[in-house]
Amino acid sequence: MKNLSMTKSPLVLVILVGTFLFLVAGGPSVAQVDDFILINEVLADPASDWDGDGAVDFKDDEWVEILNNWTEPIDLSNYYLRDGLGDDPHLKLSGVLDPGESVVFFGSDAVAWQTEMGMTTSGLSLNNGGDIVQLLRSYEGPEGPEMELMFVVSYNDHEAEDDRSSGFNTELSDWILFDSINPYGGELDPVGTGCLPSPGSVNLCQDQVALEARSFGEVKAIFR
Ligand SMILES: [Ca+2]
Ligand SMILES: [Ca+2]
Ligand SMILES: [Ca+2]
Repeated sequence: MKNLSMTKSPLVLVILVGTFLFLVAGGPSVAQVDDFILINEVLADPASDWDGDGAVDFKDDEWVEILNNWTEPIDLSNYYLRDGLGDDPHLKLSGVLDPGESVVFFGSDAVAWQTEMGMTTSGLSLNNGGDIVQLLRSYEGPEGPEMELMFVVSYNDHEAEDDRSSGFNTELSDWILFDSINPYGGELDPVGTGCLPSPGSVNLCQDQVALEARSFGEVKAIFR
């Protein structure tokens, strides 16, 4: 099966990334994703022990979730994560993702890899005032290994408060806030949903669906 995404020209990718960044950062977030691998959810300001090592750490407990949106398994061993600053990636990924499967990488994974590589142990380095998260892939260029940008998301300041994550809804049509632990009552996009962060699993938000259904029923009742 031919995968169109694999053969995207760099220019097309740049346009797509630019469009996507505009949609995410310029709200309202209406991004239709057809990429085969994507950054599905980001938690930049942890206040809980998300990586389960027994300690809450601003660096170790940050996380980024990757989703396989293709029909074949994806080997992650040539993929890297990086934030908006600098040229060096923060983490080399590993493992194989099955179709529809997601996996989470923690700041502590990045610290471990950086330690192994003799790099500064900055973790995933997700800025709490807003940042960009990039998914890169290495390939063999004519003059040696090169990196290409596969996917990028941006998040705003209010998405990066204690234990709030943001990410795609299940339809991958909208970038939403997961703020059940630390509710957001403001009006900036994405607005609060009362949904739970879901590291390593599907971004379900049953409460939101139920709430919207009820609201719609109420609206219909008014006009009956
Ligand atoms: Ca942070
Ligand atoms: Ca921890
Ligand atoms: Ca998730």
